Amino acid sequence: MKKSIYSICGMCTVRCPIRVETENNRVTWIEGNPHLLGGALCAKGSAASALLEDSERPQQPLIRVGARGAGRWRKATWDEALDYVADKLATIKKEYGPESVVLSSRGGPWQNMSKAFIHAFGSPNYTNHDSTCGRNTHHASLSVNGVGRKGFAYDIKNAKHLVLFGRNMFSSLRIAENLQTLDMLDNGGRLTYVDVRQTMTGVKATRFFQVRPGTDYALALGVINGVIKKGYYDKDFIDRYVSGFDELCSFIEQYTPAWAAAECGVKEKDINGFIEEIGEDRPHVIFHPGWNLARYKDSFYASRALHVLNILMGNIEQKGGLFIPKGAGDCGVKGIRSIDFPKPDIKRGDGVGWKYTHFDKGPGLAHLFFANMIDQDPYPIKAWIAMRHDLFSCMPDPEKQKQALDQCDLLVSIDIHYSEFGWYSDVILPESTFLERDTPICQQKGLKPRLAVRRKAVEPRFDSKASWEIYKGLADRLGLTQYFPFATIEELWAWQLEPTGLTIEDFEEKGFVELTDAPVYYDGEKLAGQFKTPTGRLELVSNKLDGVGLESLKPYVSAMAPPKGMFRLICGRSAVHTHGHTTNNPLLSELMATNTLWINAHKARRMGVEDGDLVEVASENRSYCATLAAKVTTHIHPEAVYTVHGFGKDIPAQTRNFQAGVSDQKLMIGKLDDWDEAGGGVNLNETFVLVRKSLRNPKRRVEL
Ligand SMILES: Nc1nc2c(c(=O)[nH]1)N[C@H]1C(S)=C(S)[C@@H](COP(=O)(O)OP(=O)(O)OC[C@H]3O[C@@H](n4cnc5c(=O)[nH]c(N)nc54)[C@H](O)[C@@H]3O)O[C@H]1N2
Ligand SMILES: Nc1nc2c(c(=O)[nH]1)N[C@H]1C(S)=C(S)[C@@H](COP(=O)(O)OP(=O)(O)OC[C@H]3O[C@@H](n4cnc5c(=O)[nH]c(N)nc54)[C@H](O)[C@@H]3O)O[C@H]1N2
Ligand code: SF4
Ligand SMILES: [Mo]
Repeated sequence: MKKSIYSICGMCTVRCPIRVETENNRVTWIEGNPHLLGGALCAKGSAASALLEDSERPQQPLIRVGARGAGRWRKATWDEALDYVADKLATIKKEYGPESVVLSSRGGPWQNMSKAFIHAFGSPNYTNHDSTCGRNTHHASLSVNGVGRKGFAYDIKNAKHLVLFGRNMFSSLRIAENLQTLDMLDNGGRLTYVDVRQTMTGVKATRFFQVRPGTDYALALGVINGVIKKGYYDKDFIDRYVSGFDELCSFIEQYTPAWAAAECGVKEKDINGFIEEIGEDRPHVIFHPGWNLARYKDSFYASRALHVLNILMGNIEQKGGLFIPKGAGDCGVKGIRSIDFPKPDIKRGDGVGWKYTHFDKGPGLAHLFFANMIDQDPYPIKAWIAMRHDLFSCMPDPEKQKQALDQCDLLVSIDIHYSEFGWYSDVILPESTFLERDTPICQQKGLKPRLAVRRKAVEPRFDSKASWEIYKGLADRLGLTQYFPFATIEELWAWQLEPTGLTIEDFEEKGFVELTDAPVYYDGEKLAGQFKTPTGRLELVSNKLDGVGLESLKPYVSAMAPPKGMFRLICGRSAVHTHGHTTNNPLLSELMATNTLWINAHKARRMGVEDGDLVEVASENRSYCATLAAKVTTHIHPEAVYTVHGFGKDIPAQTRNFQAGVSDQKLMIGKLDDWDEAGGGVNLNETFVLVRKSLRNPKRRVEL
């Protein structure tokens, strides 16, 4: 029988809306939801059918029988595995208190259930991946705007100029954003791209700055200087809504475009040309802070500088600018209910909220649990449940992580694959893939907010379960049933929708329900009260930062040059892979089976390395080394080498990506403790590596 189902892609966490066709319980076609994406989908989304059929994923619950990481498992029924986990959790709770259990998950629209579970269990220690992703940007936004990085969205389609600092959007995809950017370019908009190497985004840009690694803050300061000197800012907006402008003006005095050009290794005339362009295009200019702004020790300040530039452009709630995402209340309708449980009033184990008071308490900072685990300070951590989170490919230095995790009595992986963490854990609870499961309904905020739901397209191939069933199964065993008061997903949907007057059938026509017909903008003249800072104004100087001894306007410190004979390690994405979890996908591994090491052509020549030669790349202390092919190119700064994240996996059950290429996080020795106390992010890009030509290169034949 043929079926057509609207759902939400799960091949990465962008969660694009999709339409899936099935025949006799097999997927025959996947496309972007035609009502929202005109059918567009990326290669990863299309490869979801290969994920479904992949037998190199866990097929039933597994309980470890050998040593951690030895790969010896006992197959278990769901009842056995859930009983096992629940019993262990109950014992740990009794002996060490509920706070000794950490649960990490991927955040996003369905995080409530993970949070509710761990909070109802009694622990405040919910965390996620973000300290290696967007935390610097998030905290930078919080300090200036009073809202985090999701507190603004971007009206790219209507912009005249989009400025991207290390936001390689045509490889690190979000389909809706990509389509909007292409529309903007078609409408004559400009795209400025800043990176240490040329990329898919750079080649589409109207202006490209190839900067020295770690100098974005300098470039942003130089641009702020030019914008202020030329008067290309919105004076009225600043008078009304902004504080700290005079301090900014005196601080910026020394950071001229000429200075920035020298620091970043770009031409002064190009910076001045860019300043003229944004002067013309404002307020329809967007400085997109992306996620990471790359991950350097001053990324928090670089990101703050981009938020400042947005403010100078006066682009908030302007067409083609930044807007505050709207929800049900803004459309005059009632929102959905979500499973929720208040956070227990206990100190977090990562120190966020009491030791580090300027950070968002929400998910805390995952990397800070490790040192505390070893020191048992403020209390022992005895269990870690990782739900859609691979600690070892997410955070640096897996060997160091293992030493800390060995203090735990229970490690649980709720995953669709064997993740590197899962392979080391005690129990694997296999979740059904996104094509095989339903999810709760979620609200997607925006100019036209909507409700959306992921629907099961086919029955599970293996003995797996949806996460709502897994949490419910654990909750029932731990005496927490009252907080998960539903037996089926239909009951949960009905409970969620009750205040809205909608039913699940309302989602069938398009896969979502829009809460408004027309985009909702706030009146740009009446924004007072919208900014959640302590003063209610956008704060260029923050008393909160001052209060914890951090400067708001931090003098620039030049990025460190690599030690002699070494390179700075830069990592990023490929358009055909999602982090570490698609590199074993039968189709995607064919498209890209391994990563390579980008190396600057002049440097390579001096090392006798030609394009395609094997090179060895080793961590600073030489404890980890991998051999892979060099991609020799002039399109990367000579101080850096670059590789795609997600390879160098060591899981024998996954044969397609086993030991293929290099693992960037295994090269990041000691980086678990190298993080930005202002922004909270791990300084992934402050890693230096050794590179040499491999002795394993085949001998070249002499051309006769
Ligand atoms: N295909 C695909 N798409 C994805 C993902 C995926 O795994 N695969 N993941 C999603 C996620 S979780 C995220 S966070 C986003 C990430 O989206 P992006 O942040 O756009 O992605 P990255 O590839 O990490 O981009 C980092 C870029 O920063 C550059 N860079 C390094 N150092 C510097 C520097 O000093 N200055 C500047 N200006 N640039 C520098 C790198 O060369 C690289 O091109 O992508 C999302 N989209
Ligand atoms: N060295 C280095 N470290 C990095 C980065 C880097 O570029 N270099 N990038 C950083 C960034 S931006 C991010 S966002 C993080 C990402 O770090 P993670 O969030 O840990 O990475 P992912 O690979 O996206 O997914 C984690 C796990 O989710 C599983 N999974 C996928 N789909 C499902 C599902 O439907 N259900 C369940 N239960 N599990 C699922 C995958 O199999 C995988 O094991 O890594 C960060 N760490
Ligand atoms: S970007 Fe690609 S993989 Fe990610 S959700 Fe969208 S279609 Fe799926
Ligand atoms: Mo990310």
